[in-house]
Amino acid sequence: MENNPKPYLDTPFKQDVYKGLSDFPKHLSSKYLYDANGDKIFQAIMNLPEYYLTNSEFSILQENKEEICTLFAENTPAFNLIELGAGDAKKTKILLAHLNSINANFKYLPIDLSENALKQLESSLAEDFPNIHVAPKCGSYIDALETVAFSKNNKNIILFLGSNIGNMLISQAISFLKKIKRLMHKNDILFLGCDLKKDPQLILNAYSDTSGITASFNKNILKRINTELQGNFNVESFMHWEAYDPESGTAKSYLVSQKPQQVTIAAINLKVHFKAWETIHTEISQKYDHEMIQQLSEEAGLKIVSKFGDKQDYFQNYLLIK
Ligand code: AVJ
Repeated sequence: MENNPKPYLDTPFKQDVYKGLSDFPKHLSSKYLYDANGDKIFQAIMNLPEYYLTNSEFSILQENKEEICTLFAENTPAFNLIELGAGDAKKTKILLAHLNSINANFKYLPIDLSENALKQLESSLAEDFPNIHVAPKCGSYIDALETVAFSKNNKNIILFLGSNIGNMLISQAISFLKKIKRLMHKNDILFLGCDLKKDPQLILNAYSDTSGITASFNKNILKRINTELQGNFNVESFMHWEAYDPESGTAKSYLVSQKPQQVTIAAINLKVHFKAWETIHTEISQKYDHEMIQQLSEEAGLKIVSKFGDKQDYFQNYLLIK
């Protein structure tokens, strides 16, 4: 091993912040938006009138729960229901309730980056579904998936809902799906939620709501750097900016420095200079159409077995196998 020239970069968060803010153009990973405060703001986003995604997927699951749960539970005595980025599992609870009502034999394994979100989820599940066996796992998707016992005897169902896959570039999504495919056994299922291309104005509004909640979500990453890495970002001097490209289907979030300024981040020994109107790219929210999803799954070596959409054609859930 080479000597680490910067021994103070001793966590992935520190390394990523150092790298992203030293780069040009500057960027920070959206996975760092979710601390306890970010989790709370994201829950508020899911209740925004502009953020159609949650309601669309909610209605898809509500209207198709019988068929979906039958597909999950068929041809196996028992199954593992593994969820990537479970959050508060608001939508998953529709499926959990239905699986319960048909006496399905399964274990629920929620995976999330946020320890805080998992703790809250565990106690809310204990209250709502005391008989369901829950085994939460904290970590990033693939790391956690690899440590979750993928049963060979029983089916494994992997839930990846809420357009969480949209946080990846298409090329990243393909290699991610390939990794999942490698972990899947013959009978296993990937149940994927994708946000669809639609009126660009609706998409733009979903990520730049009038009440400013999405802006505070985005700025939370700067607050987090301030508290966790002894930074001195003046959060008010950055504005949230959203751009949606209807051709590629990529929505991008930025924080824009409204004036020239210097920021010090003591824990990582970094001074960052911002020119007026310089950007930090913080998140992508990729939108798909049916052909793009078809292509994505083909390239990953997965087959679409069923799909479920809403009346407005805003969102689509896909059932994939190896
Ligand atoms: C949790 C990744 C699905 O991109 O729609 C919502 C996150 N960011 N508003 C999304 C988010 C700003 C969200 N995902």
